[in-house]
Amino acid sequence: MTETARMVILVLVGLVALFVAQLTATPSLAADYDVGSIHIAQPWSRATPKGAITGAGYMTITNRGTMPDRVSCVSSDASAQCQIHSMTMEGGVMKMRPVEGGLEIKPGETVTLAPSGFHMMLVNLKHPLEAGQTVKATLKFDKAGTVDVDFSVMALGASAPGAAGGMNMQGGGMMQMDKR
Ligand SMILES: [Cu+2]
Repeated sequence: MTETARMVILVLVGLVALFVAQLTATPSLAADYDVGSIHIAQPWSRATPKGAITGAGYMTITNRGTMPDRVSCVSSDASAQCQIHSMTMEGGVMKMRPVEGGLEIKPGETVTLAPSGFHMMLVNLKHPLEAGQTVKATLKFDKAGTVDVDFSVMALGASAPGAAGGMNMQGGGMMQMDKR
């Protein structure tokens, strides 16, 4: 093996070690929830800029049961309304709209609510969401029942739980919400 090859391998090993360290160091701040055969992992939200009228909540929902279930958001302590939204790209514009009748989670399926996809939308915020705090929302599953979930608020523009920052969709002017 040449000296250069040895150096390259050492660097690669170092990078992998760094990557693994970062993964394991990522704090999982929020608790997981179980209701009936539904498991909710890593509920999180992100801080909103001053004056923002909407906020969002994200989480991973797994249906460990044998029947399909549907989730809707009943209420949140931070907003007048709470809805589950889908997000689609239409003609270069991100559009989001409420999922009618709740978001279906098939048996054995895991659905991730994340930025740029399905999300829980807090409509008409009563106050800005501040990093480090939690937002409570009540989720209702048709079969599994109702559960109160605390969402950890991450930094403004965070793209994942534990991430410090990243893409910020808010105020981009490219997002439209269908009013119902
Ligand atoms: Cu939305």
